[in-house]
Amino acid sequence: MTTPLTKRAAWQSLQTHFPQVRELTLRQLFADDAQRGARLTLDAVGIYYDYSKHRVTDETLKLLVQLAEESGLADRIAAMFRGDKINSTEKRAVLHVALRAPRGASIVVDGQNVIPAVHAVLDRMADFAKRVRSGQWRGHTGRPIRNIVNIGIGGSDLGPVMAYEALRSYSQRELTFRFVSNVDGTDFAEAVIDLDPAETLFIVASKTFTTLETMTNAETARTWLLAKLTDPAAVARHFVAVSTNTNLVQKFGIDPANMFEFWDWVGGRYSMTSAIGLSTMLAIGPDHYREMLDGFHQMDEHFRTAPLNRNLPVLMALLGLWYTSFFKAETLAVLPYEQYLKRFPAYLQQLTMESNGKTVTLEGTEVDYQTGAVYWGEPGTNGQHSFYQLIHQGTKLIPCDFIAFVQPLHDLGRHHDLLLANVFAQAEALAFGKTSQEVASEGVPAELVRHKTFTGNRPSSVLLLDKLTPATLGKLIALYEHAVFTQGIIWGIDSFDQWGVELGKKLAERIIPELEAKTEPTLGHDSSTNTLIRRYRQLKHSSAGK
Ligand code: G6Q
Repeated sequence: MTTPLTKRAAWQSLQTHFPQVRELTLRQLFADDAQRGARLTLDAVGIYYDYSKHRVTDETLKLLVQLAEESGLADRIAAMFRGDKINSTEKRAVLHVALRAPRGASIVVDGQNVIPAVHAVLDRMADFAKRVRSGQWRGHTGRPIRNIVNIGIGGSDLGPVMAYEALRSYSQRELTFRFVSNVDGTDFAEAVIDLDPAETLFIVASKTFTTLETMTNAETARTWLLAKLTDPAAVARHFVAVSTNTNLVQKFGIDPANMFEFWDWVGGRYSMTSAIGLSTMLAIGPDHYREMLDGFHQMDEHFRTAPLNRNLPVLMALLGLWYTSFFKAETLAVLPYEQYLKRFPAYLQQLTMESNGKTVTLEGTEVDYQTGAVYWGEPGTNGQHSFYQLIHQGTKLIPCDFIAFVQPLHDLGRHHDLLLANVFAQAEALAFGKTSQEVASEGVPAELVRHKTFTGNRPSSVLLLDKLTPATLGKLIALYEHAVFTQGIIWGIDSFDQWGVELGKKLAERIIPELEAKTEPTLGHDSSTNTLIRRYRQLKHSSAGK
């Protein structure tokens, strides 16, 4: 049995140390150390990480690293890369790192090296992608495919959508990509509204091939396709599957030859480098896709081998944990100054919150400290004109991750310098603020001085990368994946299960027949749910008659 987190020596030292640091200001910390802005940085794997504007001292960082050591992080990293079943509540290995390991690598799960199978699937995906992209793969009527619709949800959707948006400038523009996830019929209807079934390929992406939303959308897609193409044999030319469940794929009518496999040791939200990335590969092509995998792999290797105090994901994790567990900050904002990363915060929400939104430790005891923060964000500079006000002058402490790239993907006049000036300015304003004296000295009327004062001392990281490419995207995602892992290890929780999504699903299964019943069903829920169901049925039937 490991020592409970709050009993570890480093945790206790951090607790004693915290009240002193809470009183320090970033202004003072920078004034005391002229080198701070250059010193508290890490340049690794092509990411320049400036963490100087955090409310930490050298002692804080030392204690946080000590906490990671006392939590057995190094052993747990080795265990993950070795293929141990570290997802203990589901008794599974956690091997997304195997998905981007080079051909010659070896990772053994249940006595078998999984790397050859990983590359066999990648090769099949590449072959298929080439055929579709070149127009060689034809639809049922002989027309080439022009539209690709990925049907999936959660981990089978968020990665593909985010990667498509992020790497759009590397994509084959003649192909149209759509992503359908919601069981709300609007999602499907709008996605296909202007598409011709004869030129449309559906990817049904589902690890289990049982997910309500995905299977409902897949059935609707088949009906939509056959309404125009009529011949059931058309399904084979217009549907492919990405799944671990060959039986159900076959039952749906998809030829197993058109199924791209992955494995139970790939968690949904860690699956974008498995065959779930098929839509990404179709968009950017196999070469760019492999560059993306290589970016992931470089970060994996950095995480696996770098000392903990010079390890990007570890530092990012420790700083996040410092705010969550000590300052009791509730949220963390991710602010990419890159329009192509507009879906990155949404992707991270699942990665971080489904992984570390837990209250029970691996030993089955209730935690007595705060775990996973609420992640959210929007691209800059848009957010500056909306919610940044609260980050600057609100009552809440919201650490921020600013993400920026040196090279623009569209070099238009002054745009990029203006964009970057804004990232640097925001981080500066948050950290150092503006005192009442400074405001008053500008001749601001006395009654407005308090309103125009910025307390500052609001922490942020700046991540500066060269250019958004498939490889840098891979590095960035793997950075967050491993930061989530690191926090999960220290908090002693299972970052790879998601039991919290089960209850709602089960209750919906019970309610579905109650909504669909022809005659008034006997309801046994609470009085609120019963009334809502009755009201919905009543209004649905009365509006159906209109
Ligand atoms: C992710 C979760 C979840 C999952 C979806 C889709 O870690 O497990 O978001 O990805 O529920 O599941 P299927 O791929 O099985 O349809």
